[in-house]
Amino acid sequence: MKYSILSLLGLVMVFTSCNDSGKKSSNGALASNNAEKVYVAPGEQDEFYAFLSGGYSGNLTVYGLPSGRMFKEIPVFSQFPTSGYGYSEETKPMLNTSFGFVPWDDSHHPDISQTNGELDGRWIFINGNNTPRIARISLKTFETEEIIEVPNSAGNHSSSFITENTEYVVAGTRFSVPIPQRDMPISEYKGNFKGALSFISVDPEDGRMDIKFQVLMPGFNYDLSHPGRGKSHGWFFFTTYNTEEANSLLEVNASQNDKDFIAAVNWKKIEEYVNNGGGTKVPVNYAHNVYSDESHTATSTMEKEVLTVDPTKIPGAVYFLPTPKSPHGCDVDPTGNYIIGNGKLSADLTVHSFDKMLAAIEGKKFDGEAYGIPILKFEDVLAGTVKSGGLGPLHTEFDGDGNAYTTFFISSEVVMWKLGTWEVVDRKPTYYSVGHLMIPGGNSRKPFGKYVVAMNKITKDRYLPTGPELEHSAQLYDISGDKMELIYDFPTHGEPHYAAGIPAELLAPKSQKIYKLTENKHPDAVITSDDTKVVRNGKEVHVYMSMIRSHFTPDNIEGIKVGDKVYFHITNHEQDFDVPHGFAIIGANNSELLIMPGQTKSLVWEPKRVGVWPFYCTDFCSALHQEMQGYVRVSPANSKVDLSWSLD
Ligand code: K7E
Ligand code: CUA
Repeated sequence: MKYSILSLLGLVMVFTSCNDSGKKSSNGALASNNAEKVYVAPGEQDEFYAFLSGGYSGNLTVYGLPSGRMFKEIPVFSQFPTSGYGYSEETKPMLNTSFGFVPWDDSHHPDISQTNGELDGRWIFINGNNTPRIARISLKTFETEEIIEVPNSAGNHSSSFITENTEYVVAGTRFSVPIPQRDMPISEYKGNFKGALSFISVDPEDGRMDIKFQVLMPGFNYDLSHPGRGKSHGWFFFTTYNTEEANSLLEVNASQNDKDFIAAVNWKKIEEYVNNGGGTKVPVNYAHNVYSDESHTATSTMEKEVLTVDPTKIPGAVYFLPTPKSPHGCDVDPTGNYIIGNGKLSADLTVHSFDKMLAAIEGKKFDGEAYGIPILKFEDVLAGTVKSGGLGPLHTEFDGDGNAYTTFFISSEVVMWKLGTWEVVDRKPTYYSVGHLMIPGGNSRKPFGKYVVAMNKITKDRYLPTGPELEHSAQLYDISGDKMELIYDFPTHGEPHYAAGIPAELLAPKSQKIYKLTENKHPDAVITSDDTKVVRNGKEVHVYMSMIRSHFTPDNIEGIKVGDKVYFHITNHEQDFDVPHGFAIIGANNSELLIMPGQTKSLVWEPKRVGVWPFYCTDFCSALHQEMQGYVRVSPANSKVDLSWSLD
């Protein structure tokens, strides 16, 4: 067994290195009709939005398809100087956690909210892996509105996937850990560590998240997950690896079992159990951060309790489906009947049948149990095997026409196959080592099967070299015909893992243009320039400032002293679309602020030296943008200069 794993690893190296030759030739990927397919003429717009996770950037990037043009980077888990997110006083609380201020994370899986199993385009959710968190982003403002920390979790990877009416966003732990966390020998992992699967409810009106319950599972690694849909709505499926419960050298020790499991979780049953008072409240400590676009301010609340559930106490709550070769992706087809286990150490894909699973449960045909959770018989739940001929399957998406598309990391290709007959229909190379792929709506009952985007881990020679570090590559395939056709290459930002796409017509018309100044509820907003002022409170000075093309009110401030802590609260008085102003001041230990029309943001500045120090607008806002500037006079700490402010 160990030998075969090693030989597979050898194959990884052969495949990834030999892939890097022979694509210099202009191989017709940009034949003229393909160029037309991706060409969005000046002034025209793309057909789809694509939201690509940023991986280790901690953010989410927004692209147009088919053009591959990047429109925006939405800051989520990382400080972002481009907008001042995580630097302004209003947004710092978004990055608060039980570990303090954590201005970075590793974001993998975005998922768009759904109604009746179809994309509704209200919110997009994404996971932070490292310090377990789930974020909710408004698809009206494209701003991160909420971040909830997930306690009892570690490596929040099988996340953040949405049930078909956005009842829950689900967050599963990749690493099992002691629950509650405690000081114990690592060697006692087996049988003692637990894996928490968190079901976070989403308020249907305002999207607010709340951890409804956590299912405490055996100490496996819960790698990926997807919701049931249609007939399997009410269930959630998680791939596991390391059912060996190894705690060291997992590359060998977690590959001993020929089959790990897909855990089928009947969340409706568990929901009923907790609604009837089941479960145990345990003390925890986690941050729940909410941003309001009325007050333009985030608040962070520390929560102290979470409801945990022991699945063995609820008959019928969880079953294990044996699945070969350390499955990675866990994907459910649009009908909800097929659950695909992408066994990454294999050439084959295992497809389970939901109908067969129910029949096997009904017939109580179990093959033993693991920690009290019944194991179904592999043959009883198997719908079919896709003999792919590829190596290292990772993830599968669906086009809604009965076809599935699976990425193969090791053999660097996307394989198209038919649901039900399991025959391979087509295969196309990727450049190189593809991870996830995305079809707009591919994780819903209604995919929009026109394009598939492959997100590749390795770029090598696809673009002009940029030193040792390259942005990752993505490839766009046209899947509107019988076969896949590679039509475009584009670089991405950070490391996109998964992505979510949606027709532009579902989002563009409701995209917010400005914030109404009259509705600004920020406590430090100045709604008219007459209200601007500077107030001293001991060593704290608050500057209530407004901005409009092309000046600040006030733009001359005196009476500030070394050792003061100066808060600039600045309101943008513009009410036109796309007229933000920026604010920056010399020596500030943070970034600029970018303030949208009608919005108020605050920046802290601690002047360290006597002098007259300029501030200015950082966003080129008019022909007189360079005139949009001002001065702050800073006097010695013991100075008697009176506080004063003025404009002309
Ligand atoms: Cu396969 Cu984090 Cu979804 Cu990366 S994961 S590829
Ligand atoms: Cu305001 Cu430039």
